[in-house]
Amino acid sequence: MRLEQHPTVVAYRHAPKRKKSETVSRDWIKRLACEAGFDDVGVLDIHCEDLADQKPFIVEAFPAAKTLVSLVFRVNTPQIRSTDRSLADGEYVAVEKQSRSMMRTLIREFRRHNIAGITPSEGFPQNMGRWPERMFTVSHKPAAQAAGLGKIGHHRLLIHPEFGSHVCLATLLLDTALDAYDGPLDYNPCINCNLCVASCPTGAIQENGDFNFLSCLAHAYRDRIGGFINWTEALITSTTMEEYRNKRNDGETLAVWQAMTTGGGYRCGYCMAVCPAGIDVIGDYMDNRADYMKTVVKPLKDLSEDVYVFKSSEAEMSLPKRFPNKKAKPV
Ligand code: B12
Ligand code: SF4
Ligand code: SF4
Repeated sequence: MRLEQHPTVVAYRHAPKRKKSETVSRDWIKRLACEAGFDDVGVLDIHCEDLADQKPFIVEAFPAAKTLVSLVFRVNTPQIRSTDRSLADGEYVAVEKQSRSMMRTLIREFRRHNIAGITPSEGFPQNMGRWPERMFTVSHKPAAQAAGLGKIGHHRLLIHPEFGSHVCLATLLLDTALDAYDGPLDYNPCINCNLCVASCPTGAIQENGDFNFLSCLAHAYRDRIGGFINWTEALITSTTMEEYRNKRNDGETLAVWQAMTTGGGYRCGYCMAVCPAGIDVIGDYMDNRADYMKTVVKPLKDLSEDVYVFKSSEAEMSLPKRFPNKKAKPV
């Protein structure tokens, strides 16, 4: 059969030609995103100056990218604050899953309008082959910041003006330009209360504004990317179960199993939990600070748990004094 006679080619020749719009409406995109379930949306031109450092990564992943749609999705605050940390862990997993599904709904809708897009991951999967260099496609925080959805606070999370730090982020890339774009917020919702500094068990968030991402990674992600290589090392270098158990107790082994099977394994996130910034969140802090400390901050600070810290680090030395109920586990 000649190509011109193939049913697919015949159908294509007879189908009405789909015209691609030069630009589409920002308001329409935002309405669709809110209808899909996101709590806030901002849009950015790929040439926006604030994206310059990550543009090569974005264009490499999706050469047709013209627009970034930055998406905010609220987390359930009481759950993030619970001392039953499996609840916070489950919340992060659920939010990522739901946001991915909502993004896919949007992509399906855009496709009906001849707009192509991609959904870079909220967290994982990442390009592991690039370890230890940057492995993520889009850095959602700077994108959301440039799109006016908040500012990065002292703890390095994005603080939304209304919902505060209690949000997760995602970004859609579209191959179509919009008729208008958003710009940054003109103030930072962070109120410089330093509760994130006081609650961070690893000392990753420092008073002077420095952030030690490796200290955070080693503890908060111990059962995931932060401790996985160490876990395989413990397996390989042990010749008996007893030897292995000297390196990892059964609870720690099961935590790795749980992270691998559920996709979770977030051990911390106290910086998000205690942050009182944001119009919807600040009331409890402003109305009765002592009660806020007692009900939100103290339970997490007092929680008895293992904290993974680098050997001989300042965090290891200061942990017993700062958090008497927590036990330093040097890594
Ligand atoms: C890498 C990463 C981390 C790293 C580094 C944190 C960081 N500050 O960047 C670690 C593992 C420590 C981490 C921890 C957490 N993260 Co995180 N993380 C990311 C990720 C994948 C990229 C962050 C980023 O863009 N950084 C770039 C710039 C803006 O950040 P920066 O602080 O100036 O620079 C740091 C990074 O560049 C990092 N870095 C540089 N090179 C490398 C290489 C490697 C291998 C790694 C791991 C990091 C790294 O070190 C720099 C110094 O801090 C995003 C998802 C995404 N694709 O955007 C989620 C994200 C930022 N994380 C998020 C969350 C919720 C968390 C945790 C609360 C998780 C938890 N449950 O424990 C903690 C909070 C820690 C904190 N206070 O920031 C949310 C933030 C939501 C918000 N409101 O802002 C995001 C956006 C995920 C999401 N989809 O919602 N995270
Ligand atoms: S806890 Fe306080 S200092 Fe830390 S980011 Fe939130 S508002 Fe800013
Ligand atoms: S997730 Fe925990 S260890 Fe990491 S910065 Fe926040 S409070 Fe500190």
